[in-house]
Amino acid sequence: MSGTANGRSPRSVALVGPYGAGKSALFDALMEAAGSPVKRPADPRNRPSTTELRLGHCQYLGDNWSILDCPGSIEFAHEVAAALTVVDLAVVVCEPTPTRALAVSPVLKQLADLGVPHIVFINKIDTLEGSVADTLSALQGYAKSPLVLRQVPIRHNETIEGYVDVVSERAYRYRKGQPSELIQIPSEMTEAEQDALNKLVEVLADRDDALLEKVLEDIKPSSVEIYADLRKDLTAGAVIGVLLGGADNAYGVRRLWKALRHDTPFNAETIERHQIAADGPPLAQVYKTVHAGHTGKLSYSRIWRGAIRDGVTLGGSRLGGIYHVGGGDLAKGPEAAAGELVALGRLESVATGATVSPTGTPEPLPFPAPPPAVYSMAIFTTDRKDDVKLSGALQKLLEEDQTLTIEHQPDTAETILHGQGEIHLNATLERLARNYGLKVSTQRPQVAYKETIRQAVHEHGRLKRQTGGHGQFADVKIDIAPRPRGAGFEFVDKVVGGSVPRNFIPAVGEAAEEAAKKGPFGFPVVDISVTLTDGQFHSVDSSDMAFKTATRMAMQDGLVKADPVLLEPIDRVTISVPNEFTARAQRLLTGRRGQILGYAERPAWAGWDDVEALVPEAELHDLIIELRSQTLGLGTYRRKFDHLAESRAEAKRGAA
Ligand SMILES: Nc1nc2c(ncn2[C@@H]2O[C@H](COP(=O)(O)OP(=O)(O)O)[C@@H](O)[C@H]2O)c(=O)[nH]1
Ligand SMILES: [Mg+2]
Repeated sequence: MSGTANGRSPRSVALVGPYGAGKSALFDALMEAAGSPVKRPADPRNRPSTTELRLGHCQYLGDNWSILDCPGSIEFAHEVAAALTVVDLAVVVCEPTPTRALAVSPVLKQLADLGVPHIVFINKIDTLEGSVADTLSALQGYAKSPLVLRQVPIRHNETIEGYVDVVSERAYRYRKGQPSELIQIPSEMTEAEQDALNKLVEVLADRDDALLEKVLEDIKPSSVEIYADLRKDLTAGAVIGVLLGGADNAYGVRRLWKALRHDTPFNAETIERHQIAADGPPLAQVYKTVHAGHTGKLSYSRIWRGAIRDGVTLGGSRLGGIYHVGGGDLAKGPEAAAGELVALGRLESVATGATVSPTGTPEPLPFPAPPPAVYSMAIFTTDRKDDVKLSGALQKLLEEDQTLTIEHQPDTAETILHGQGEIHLNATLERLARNYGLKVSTQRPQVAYKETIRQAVHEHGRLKRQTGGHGQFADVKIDIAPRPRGAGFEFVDKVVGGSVPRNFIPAVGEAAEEAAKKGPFGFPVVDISVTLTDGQFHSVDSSDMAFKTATRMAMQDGLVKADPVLLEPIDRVTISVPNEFTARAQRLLTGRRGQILGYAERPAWAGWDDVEALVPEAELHDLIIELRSQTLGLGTYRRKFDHLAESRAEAKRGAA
């Protein structure tokens, strides 16, 4: 399988683009056209949305290919970033509608930033209403390099019947599920085709003086010259070819295959782009980790250099299986070749992103950092017996998913999953159920409120109990006073003359601190000082225990009288949005008791703004959901705890 029958290195392509554009449909169509059919959904209209990378291997005209179907939802953007780190080329799949172009903009920016060669596949061409040129110019607004149309659609009445291929100047009629049929160029299409060809040549001439001369002298360049320039400029990220088709009907899929075959950079070109030396020991990089039932841990990896053979030691683990994925099933093979994406078995000590070599520890290659969490859920096992199993399973999920974090909140005793959104966390829970048989219930995480006091009080606590022979006695007088915000808890001993003997004083301090863990509203009391001023003891009946009880009583009564107030956590929030949504983002923040601090252009994100505000944490739970729904799914935010603020409005809720 990893053999290169024609001596050419295997290549890899990622299908990227917004949710619903047809990436998965295109993946299926590409695999099918290459003779490696995958299981298709019974009804293509009910295709489940993709929540993780899907790898497929196939051969097309003697070349070996690895295709990665990427999730479209912004909540899985890190999977896409990982995929883009390891592929030779990306195909941006989008819809033939100018209004959808904004949804494509983040991935176009990502590709330009990463320098990954890419082409655009305008899918669902059967639904085209306006002109392709409109979609093209809308997309161009977000692309760094010029987009060049490589096909012109042929329209008959209201349907798109086929296309004219711009460089070869041939026309084809689409046939459902079949290769397109060669036809005469319809006479009314000649002008549009010539126009597209001229535009394409003009763009290429910008980077090719010989071509420019021909253009100026009105000499028609050969298609060989044009193809060569297209490939060269695409590899350099200087031009973005645009192809058309319809994945559900396999329209234009073979044309796309031909473009991939011709234009996709080979391993040698891609490692040059990554500045990886061509010579050296075998080198691989893990882009995804999966714990799969019977095969155990699988580290999906790109082979950058050399050949990796089964049984070698990688990153401290002995390689236990090299798997190829044809049509959805795993097939074990003896080795993997440079250029391939394969699953490496049982690399127990190797994490996602790691660079490995059989000859020792290589220099790590860059790998994207996971984005910060924007959505959280508290989870509970329905059966207490599952708790141990749950923590083991979560450990595995963390290994598989770098965008997931788990927190055990001591104040609220909750286990909280932090992730990228509702879809992401629900997909995580589904995985828990499917792979580990664990059913958990979820809840909105509680806000970690605190309390403090606003008045100093003096309190007296006295325990006097006679139970049978031996009694209990302790008497304490304490001052409870507010401290500045953030100063914490402080215990001060001001006892003089031994009214409370030295050996009991630590017990008083401990009990005071313990009592402050749950104030009148039920939350931890912060920023107070407790001063022991005086007390009494009994030579027989006093004990640590007795002094603790007396102190607790004094604290409980004292805190209630000390004008307690609820403190709520306030975060510093930065929302990033395309600037047409800046005003909306501001309204969204003020609507959530946010205090706007200002806004500015987002660094290195042309056309985007950062809006900064102080917002109560209680208002942030579903912020990302509303933000995305108001910004075509594009808005993101990050947050950082800033301070605790007195909250009169919330006091009632807390006390209830
Ligand atoms: N009309 C039309 N619909 C398509 C075409 N390709 C895909 N779709 C539909 O678009 C929807 C989303 O497709 P899917 O592959 O799941 O999109 P993804 O989120 O990009 O993976 C599905 O209902 C597909 O049937 C096409 O060429 N024409
Ligand atoms: Mg999909």
